[in-house]
Amino acid sequence: MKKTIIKIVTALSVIPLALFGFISCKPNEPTKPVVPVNGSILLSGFESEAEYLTMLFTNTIVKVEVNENKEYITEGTASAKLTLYGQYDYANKYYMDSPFYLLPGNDFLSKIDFKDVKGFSVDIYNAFTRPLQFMLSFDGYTIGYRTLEKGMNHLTFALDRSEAAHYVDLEFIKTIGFLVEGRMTDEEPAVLYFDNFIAQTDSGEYDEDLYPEIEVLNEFTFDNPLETKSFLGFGLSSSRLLEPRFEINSDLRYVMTGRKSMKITFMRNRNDTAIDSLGFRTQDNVFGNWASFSDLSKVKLSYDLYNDTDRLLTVSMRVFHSPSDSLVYSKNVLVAPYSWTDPGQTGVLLSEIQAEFGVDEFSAFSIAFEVTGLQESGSCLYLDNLKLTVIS
Ligand SMILES: [Ca+2]
Repeated sequence: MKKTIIKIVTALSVIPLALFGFISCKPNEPTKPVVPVNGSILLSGFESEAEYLTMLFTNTIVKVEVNENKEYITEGTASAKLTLYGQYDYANKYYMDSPFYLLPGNDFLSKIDFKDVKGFSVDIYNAFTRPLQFMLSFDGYTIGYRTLEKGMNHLTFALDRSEAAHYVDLEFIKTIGFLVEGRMTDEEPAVLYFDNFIAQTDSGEYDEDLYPEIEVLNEFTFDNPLETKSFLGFGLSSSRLLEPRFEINSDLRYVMTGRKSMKITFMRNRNDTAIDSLGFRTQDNVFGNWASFSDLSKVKLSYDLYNDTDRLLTVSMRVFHSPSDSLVYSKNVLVAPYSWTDPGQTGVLLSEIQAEFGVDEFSAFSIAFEVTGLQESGSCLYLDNLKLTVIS
């Protein structure tokens, strides 16, 4: 049996993936069938190191290996052996849950339109000493929870598309998330084998009426470099030269939507006592006229932010009402080290903003983000997918 260690990704690592060499390589040809077989599309056969490199393991500590022991294979000639170390919680009482992600739109997983998908199945062999809790999601939407019993688990998940379409763009799925319960500190790392991840389709026979119309009103996806010019520093600064800097990022580890995101770099102030201006904001009037919306309960403001530091950060999103330049809303979220914000926490309906502050007329706005917890000069965040969407 050939076991091939491909990499250990640590939560603290900012080393480019290219530095994690392979000890040996299997053939690199993508193996995905594009045409559904009996309505089934193989999303991942977990066959090779090259395929694993299209996945995202950076939010946990895990060893990923190609397994060729037939006992743990249900499709093709290999499965993925994951040894999940996890990362400590902040009090070092236990290890945190271990996530990893498939990123549709690559050579191995080309399917990004999931409107024809009515369910999923995946085989997971649990070689740990006890059952583990597991969750499948895409773009932050929970598809389902399951218990991984010891031994082989053939899991199936039904997808409620009419519900999911309220939260995700089914025509453009960006991430598929696998989340495994973390171990206790006195337990060995959990070993799991993943294989045969399949989407069940209805071959295009879906009802268009099932899907709410989702219209994107304003968005910053940063596929256009000029979008960085719409952002400014926020908060006191000791020098214009030390205000946050904005640049386009194309490293896909820090991209949630499309191919680009915006990197924000913070500096120490001139007294070297703290980080200079602690936030960033959109320029005035670039985020649309909210007064034109007839139903604010159907308009959602949301964003994704990656914390590329080793510290737990608090990010406060603030909405300003331009005529009076007054703050009308703020919402705090915690962002774990080297992690994305939880999509379930960053979204807010405009009706919630209106209810909290009783603003009747929205006319022009700035969205600001203040960050608490930054320490080092050169600390970076990545912003993606700041947008307003209408859900009908
Ligand atoms: Ca396989």
